[in-house]
Amino acid sequence: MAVGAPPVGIIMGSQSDWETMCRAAQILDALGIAYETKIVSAHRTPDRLYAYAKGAADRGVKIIIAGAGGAAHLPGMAASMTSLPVLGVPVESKALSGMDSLLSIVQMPAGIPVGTLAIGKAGATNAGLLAAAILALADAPLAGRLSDWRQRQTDAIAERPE
Ligand code: RP5
Repeated sequence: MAVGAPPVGIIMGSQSDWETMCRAAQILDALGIAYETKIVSAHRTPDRLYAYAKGAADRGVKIIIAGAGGAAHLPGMAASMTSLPVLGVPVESKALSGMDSLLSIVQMPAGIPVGTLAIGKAGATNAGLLAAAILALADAPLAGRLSDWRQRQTDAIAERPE
């Protein structure tokens, strides 16, 4: 039986990705969902990627949020080594504003899915919310917290600009 690890694993290709990926962590914090974070580079630390992706399910991880920029192979390679849902966040790159990241992550061959979010911080925030929505399917209290979060967001939108 899978035990031990928190339900969500947030992995990223570099320390420089954390500025973006912390948005996913902030959402999980707000919704009371436990997570782990790890720098896992498909190119610089391939053995770490292999160990993480191969071991995640057995440790109890249920969803992986993977963010990377540029030649962003991390989400796809992680997905190739686990049946867990993988949500990919294209980090905004300096050279190409994240279009390289987006296309690297979204164009997966049929058979190995990565649920790809928007480029940058919006994508990371939404990856956190999507992970919450998936977990909420089997967690009624979490479903309630997610519903409350969305209602607070709705209530915070002014009717007119100031
Ligand atoms: C990718 O290269 C990382 O995901 C990051 O977005 C990008 C740049 O990494 P650093 O050079 O900032 O470490 O692997």
